[in-house]
Amino acid sequence: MDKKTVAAVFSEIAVLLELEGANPFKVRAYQSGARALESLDGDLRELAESGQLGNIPGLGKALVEKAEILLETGRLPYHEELKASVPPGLIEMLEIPGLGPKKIKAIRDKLDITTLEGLTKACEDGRVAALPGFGQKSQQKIIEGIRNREAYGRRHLWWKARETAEPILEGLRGLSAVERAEHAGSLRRGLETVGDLDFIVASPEPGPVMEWFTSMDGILEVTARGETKSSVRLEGGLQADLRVVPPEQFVFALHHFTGSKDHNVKMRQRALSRGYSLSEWGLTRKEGGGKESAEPPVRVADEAELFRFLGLREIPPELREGMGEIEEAEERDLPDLVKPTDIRGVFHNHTNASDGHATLAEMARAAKEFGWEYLGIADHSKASFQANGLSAERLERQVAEIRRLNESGEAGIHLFSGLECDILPDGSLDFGDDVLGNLDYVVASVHSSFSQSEEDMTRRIIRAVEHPLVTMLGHLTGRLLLMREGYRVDAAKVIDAAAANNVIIEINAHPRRLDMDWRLWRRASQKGVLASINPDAHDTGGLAYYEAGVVTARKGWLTAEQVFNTRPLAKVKDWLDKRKAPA
Ligand code: DGT
Ligand code: CA
Ligand code: CA
Ligand code: ZN
Repeated sequence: MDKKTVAAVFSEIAVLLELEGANPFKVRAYQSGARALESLDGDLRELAESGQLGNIPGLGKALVEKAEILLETGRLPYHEELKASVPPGLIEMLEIPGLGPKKIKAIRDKLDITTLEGLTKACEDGRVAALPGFGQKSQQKIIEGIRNREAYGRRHLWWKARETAEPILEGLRGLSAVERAEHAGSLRRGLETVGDLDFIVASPEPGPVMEWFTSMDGILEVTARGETKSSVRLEGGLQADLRVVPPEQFVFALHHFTGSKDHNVKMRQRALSRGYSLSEWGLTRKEGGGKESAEPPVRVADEAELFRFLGLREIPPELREGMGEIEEAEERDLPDLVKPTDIRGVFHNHTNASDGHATLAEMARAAKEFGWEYLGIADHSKASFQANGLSAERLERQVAEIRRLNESGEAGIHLFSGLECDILPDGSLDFGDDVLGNLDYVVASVHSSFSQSEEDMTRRIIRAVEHPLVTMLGHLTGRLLLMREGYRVDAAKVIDAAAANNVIIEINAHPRRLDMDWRLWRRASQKGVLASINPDAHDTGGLAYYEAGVVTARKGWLTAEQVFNTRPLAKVKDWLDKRKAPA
């Protein structure tokens, strides 16, 4: 159990207490305890063993005791009892946008409702709108939230799926019976959401592999158990499939279960047209009349060999969506896709000056640890008051602090002063040129009036893109994966405007956004639009999201040259200077 897990338990306790209407001081103690652990530098277990938990600022005595119990036993009876005492329906309500613990408590107290079905009915009868602090608008939002939850409930964010899959893959690889193990499916292809996990293992002896897989930590239920195939449901709701195959079938199984289905269909057709039958089990010569021949099945050592056998260059998993990759791999080399190690810095990041949780210095230190050359700060502007957006004065102070750090060199990394500037409903920017001209760069984003017509929204965003001081366009559609659809906007027109005005489009790499979507990047890059992979970090841990952005870029066929923040510091400075110089 690590500090992240302990922090997560404390956060959940805070929420549960709030649902129960507990003393706000008690709620706050758990919230600040969770934050203290999240931002803790050292190893929690070591601190506990040397009796130093009490010295962590923000961690009160009661929480120290609970942290010790968690670290020692891996469980916390207090947490478990609290959780059991709260109806599960109320916990589900937390996943509905716009419903926090306070509102859920009101729904329970005033309407005596503890289930989603009950809540749906109460919305349909208008009883929710009548509650103080709710109204028609929030009632409508709740109905939509419940509907979305049903539609989205069975998928999971790519980031979460990867976090869940990694220790399982490691565990499988550690078994002596296992020769090779990989994850396949949508996770391997880097799709923004994942339905279930698929593991493929090469082993001459499936028994012990199945035994380990169906009894590992974190399983809620074994849903299927066979000799070579099992499925389990994991904590957090993800389902995972495991297939164990003989080593000579591994590459075929891995390719098949990586998918996508569309890619597989085209690959099979290609094999057939060359006289072979391709399946998850292998590649065999077809006789006339469709019968299998006596010729032994084809052997391949890896996927590259499989593709080569069919006359293709190797196709990276991210490109296997049946969107022209096979035709391309037949004709010419595929693009050399951008890699995580190509990234030299990141631009769209928040500090505690707006709605982030870390200071400028902490963010800089964390960025330096990634080995980056530069870090761009882009806090919110004043119109985003709900995110504590900066006034001109506060922004000016931040710019001065950044200049001071750059001059003294004490941050050990170059800092760019930027802003995530609100695009106001009419397409004008939240600050005038006097303020914006003082910055190294500007990310322009929509954070309000989401319900504008597609026409108005498109005109609004294009107006911002045409502003000479806008460097990048933030999250094109504002979507929140599995929570909220993006606003309506004509992406093709915005891409054309970005190309015409030399404006970079962001790949917002926050796992819940991944916006602009990978499906649009091939066309955008062909038009000459540059991407910037922007983690939209709100704390030091959030900087790691750049990796999700790299996967999105790869799915969009992007090379390092097409991603702005793969450039070294001197080139970036040069580009930004030229961009700002009056034409
Ligand atoms: P997911 O889990 O919904 O996010 O998406 P995938 O792509 O991981 O799909 P999944 O887990 O149902 O199956 C894994 C792969 O297995 C899939 O990408 C392609 C292959 N596959 C599964 N069913 C079929 C099928 O009926 N035909 C073909 N050609 N391939 C299939
Ligand atoms: Ca899957
Ligand atoms: Ca599956
Ligand atoms: Zn934003």
